[in-house]
Amino acid sequence: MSTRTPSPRSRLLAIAGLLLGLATTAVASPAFAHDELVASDPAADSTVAELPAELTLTFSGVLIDEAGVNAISATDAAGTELADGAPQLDGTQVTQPLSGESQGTITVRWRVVSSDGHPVSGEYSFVAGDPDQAPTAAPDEADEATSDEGLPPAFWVIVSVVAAGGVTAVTTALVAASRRRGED
Ligand SMILES: [Cu+2]
Repeated sequence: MSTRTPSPRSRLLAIAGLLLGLATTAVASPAFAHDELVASDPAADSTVAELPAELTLTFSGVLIDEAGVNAISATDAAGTELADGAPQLDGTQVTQPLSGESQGTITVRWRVVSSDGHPVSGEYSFVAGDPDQAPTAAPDEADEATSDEGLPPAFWVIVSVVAAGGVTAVTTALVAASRRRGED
């Protein structure tokens, strides 16, 4: 272990790294031109008679339209996805067709690409129809319990291969060490 003072090259690298870090932070920070959700139909926290055929979200700027970049999800209390097809973008408005007759609290999650190129996302909810008719949410614990039951056979194959590899490496090292000792 030497305690040399850092060479000019490594100092330069450190400075370059620092500058890169600062630049990344600046890019990641929200810009002034970040678009926000300004209105929706149905409105957030409102109650409507029944599940509408579509949702309309209005943003503060013209969104970027590229296949797959904008996504709207609408789920009922049971977690059933109600969004039917791709969202339609028209300037500052995004329309998302829905299907089904779910009642109760509908949660809308949206992700769009702001006019400044930054992805923005958020969520809100509204109530459709009679909340007492809302489907009961499936307990998440049940899903987790089934998926955690027993690891897949492939996992144990990998474990055995890694273990076998480790044993081989240790054996090789021991043999090599004893040979070296023998030579001395
Ligand atoms: Cu931005």
